[in-house]
Amino acid sequence: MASVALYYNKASEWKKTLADGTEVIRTCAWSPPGCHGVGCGLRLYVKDGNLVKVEGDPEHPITKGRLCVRCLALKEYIYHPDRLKYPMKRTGRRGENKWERISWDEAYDIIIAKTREIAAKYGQESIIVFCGTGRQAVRFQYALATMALGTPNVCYSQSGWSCKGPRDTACLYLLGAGYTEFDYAAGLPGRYDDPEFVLPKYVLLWGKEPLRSNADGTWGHALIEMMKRGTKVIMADPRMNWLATRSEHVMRLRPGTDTALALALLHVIINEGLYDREFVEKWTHGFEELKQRVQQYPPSWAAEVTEVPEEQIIEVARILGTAKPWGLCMGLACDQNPNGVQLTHALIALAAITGNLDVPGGTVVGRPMVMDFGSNAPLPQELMDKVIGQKEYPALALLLNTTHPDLTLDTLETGKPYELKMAWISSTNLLAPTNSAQPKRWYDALRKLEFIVATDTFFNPTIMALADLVLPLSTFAEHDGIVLNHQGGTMGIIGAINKAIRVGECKSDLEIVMELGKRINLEAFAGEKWENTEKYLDNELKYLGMTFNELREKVCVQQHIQYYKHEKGLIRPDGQPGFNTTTGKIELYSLMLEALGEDPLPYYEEPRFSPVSRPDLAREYPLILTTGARNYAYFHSEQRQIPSLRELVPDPLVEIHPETAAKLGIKDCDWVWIENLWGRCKQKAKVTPIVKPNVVAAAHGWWFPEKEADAPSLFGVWEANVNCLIPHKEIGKLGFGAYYKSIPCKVYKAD
Ligand SMILES: Nc1nc2c(c(=O)[nH]1)N[C@H]1C(S)=C(S)[C@@H](COP(=O)(O)OP(=O)(O)OC[C@H]3O[C@@H](n4cnc5c(=O)[nH]c(N)nc54)[C@H](O)[C@@H]3O)O[C@H]1N2
Ligand SMILES: Nc1nc2c(c(=O)[nH]1)N[C@H]1C(S)=C(S)[C@@H](COP(=O)(O)OP(=O)(O)OC[C@H]3O[C@@H](n4cnc5c(=O)[nH]c(N)nc54)[C@H](O)[C@@H]3O)O[C@H]1N2
Ligand code: SF4
Ligand SMILES: [Mo]
Repeated sequence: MASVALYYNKASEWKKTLADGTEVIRTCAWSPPGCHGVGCGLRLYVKDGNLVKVEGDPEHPITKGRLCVRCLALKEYIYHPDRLKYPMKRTGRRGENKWERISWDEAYDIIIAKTREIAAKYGQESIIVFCGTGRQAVRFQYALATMALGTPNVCYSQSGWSCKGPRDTACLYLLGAGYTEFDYAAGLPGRYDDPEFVLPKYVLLWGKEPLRSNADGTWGHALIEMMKRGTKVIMADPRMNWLATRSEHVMRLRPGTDTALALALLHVIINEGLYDREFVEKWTHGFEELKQRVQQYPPSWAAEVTEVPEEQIIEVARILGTAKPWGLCMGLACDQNPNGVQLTHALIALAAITGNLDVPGGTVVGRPMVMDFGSNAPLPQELMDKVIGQKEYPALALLLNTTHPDLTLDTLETGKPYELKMAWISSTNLLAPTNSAQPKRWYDALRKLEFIVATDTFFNPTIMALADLVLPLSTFAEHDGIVLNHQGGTMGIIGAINKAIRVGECKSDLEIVMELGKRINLEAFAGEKWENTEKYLDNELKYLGMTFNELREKVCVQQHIQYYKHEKGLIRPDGQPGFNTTTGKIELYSLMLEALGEDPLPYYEEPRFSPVSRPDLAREYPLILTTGARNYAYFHSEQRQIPSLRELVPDPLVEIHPETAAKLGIKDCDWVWIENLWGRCKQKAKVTPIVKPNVVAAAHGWWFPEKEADAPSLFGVWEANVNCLIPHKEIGKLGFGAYYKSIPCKVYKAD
């Protein structure tokens, strides 16, 4: 790995004691409570071992004191009366709220005995680890599965791996690189005033709202800073959100038709000759083929398909073809679409042919991950060959070492190709409408398992329904760790997570893996790095030539951004200039896609259940449902029990246009049913012109900690469960992308 230039503020010490004995600890945030690894700076005030105050750290190089409400509510979360503080063993039936406190020793003994018994009876592959989105647990899920439990099966259960899977696939196949993101100068010491930085003229936000989501390490407020300095925003979004009202263009497309719009933009740029000839000639493969392909997709056609006016498509294309630099910011709407790999393919092509890839103020090409994910003890090949769905969907296997989500449900239901018997649920509450489609099927299928362990901070519907044993997790204020925004892929910071307090007997994901690992498979965990947390973190930081204690002292360091990495030989492992693809160029015509039996060029697929594909369905279900647009109060299914956050968003809201609401006799704040052929749920109507008349936008992640815990209620988990309406296994050809953001429905007033 090339040496990395680091910068840090020679700021205050990481810990100091005030005159009254209060300690102030500077730290960087991750999880729990859930957030992606963004690493915002906090000051934690601790008096007599208790957290008494949280504020933003003005000395953090990026956040400079800014914090979201979720971090500001940390104290409420940590000391909530329902917080899990001790290992708990179920004493009643599954679904009954009956538990007893046990010791960690007893918990580990039970887990080890069960793991050994089940593996001996049914094979190691009968064990499966479930995980959710990029919280700290993702760093340890492979070590937990392969090294401690001896199974190759790690499952991220969202249908079609519809989060980052398609975006990462296109980045890997076209560029041979990690995830790309718009440049916001995160790794430059002078930030926007740094001599290396150029302010983007535009940022193209495609199905992403970074102010609310700060997704995968992107700081939304950076965009606002750049807008203040003159950056303009163009959006592709069916909803008119706050950012949209401040954008120069909002292409308000029909949900799910994104690829048609992106292809039409390419059509205009290519046919009007607005691309960067020199870059295309030197660094891309397959431009002529792409040019041929986009002839099928003129803006007049796209206007009909997408509902975006033809003139607007042409105008946006001309801006993107002439304004330099501009940054590309792709969001979740690129993934939650079976046509999403083709969409991200087209968008990366757009950034590439206009000469905006890896230039200052453009789109930063991601480096490969810099840290290992702990799985340094591969299992025997015959076990690895058993990972569910790897044969059916090899593209997924190339990208990630996980099972295929939809095929995992099939396996649970059918026992084919083998029976699953034990699960470890870590960082997912999949029955709540998050990492599932058709959650009632997951519920029935998982109930058949012999033994289920979960780790979490609170009881939730999934644990109440399924777990036999629960291990209590510490929050990021209660343990040491490291956080890298974008997991170290694209740019930015490396932050120390500094332990400030202790609560009950809670432990971190790392501590649990380490302790269990040494008891169950000492050989695999014998190495020095597994001795204790500090040694493990030291090992992770080796590539920077720094120990954890040194990072702790600095609290947060910036990692220099490198531009023009393809020219400097910083993308390919052989150190040669170019991209890490077969041709060494950006493969607009992708040889990887071709080898996998997919079309090597981007194409449009009309959503399978749309009014165009299925006019028969449209009569009964005339509206298009999009789900899950993020809000400030919650990270997925988390925080519903935190009073100050619940006050911000007390109910699950479905946005309905005033004209549509009037036709349906629905008033603001009425409870309504949202229904389609796969299921229904109840949410509260928010009558608002921010959605188009033919679109409704519903919330995901809802359950009600205040409602009855025992089954069948399970904290009311089925009531507002929008994933009951999302079909199973309606995914893209490579196995990626499902219809979470474009599925037909009808809406009617509930009694
Ligand atoms: N506060 C908070 N932050 C989060 C999360 C959270 O739960 N809460 N979750 C995290 C996770 S795992 C992720 S993946 C990210 C996701 O975060 P983002 O990538 O920002 O995605 P969303 O918020 O789901 O949606 C972004 C926009 O897509 C629009 N949209 C809806 N349907 C379509 C469509 O068909 N096409 C287009 N072009 N746009 C559409 C929505 O109107 C919305 O404005 O957020 C992360 N950050
Ligand atoms: N309808 C619809 N559904 C969606 C989405 C949508 O837009 N629409 N978005 C989807 C997306 S993109 C994603 S990524 C998934 C996310 O889905 P998940 O990542 O599965 O999120 P949750 O279901 O909230 O479960 C997370 C659990 O992990 C716990 N937790 C928090 N921090 C940690 C930690 O550090 N370690 C461990 N071990 N546990 C922790 C939390 O308390 C919580 O119970 O949801 C998906 N579901
Ligand atoms: S983005 Fe995440 S870590 Fe940063 S302040 Fe918001 S909730 Fe906290
Ligand atoms: Mo996600």
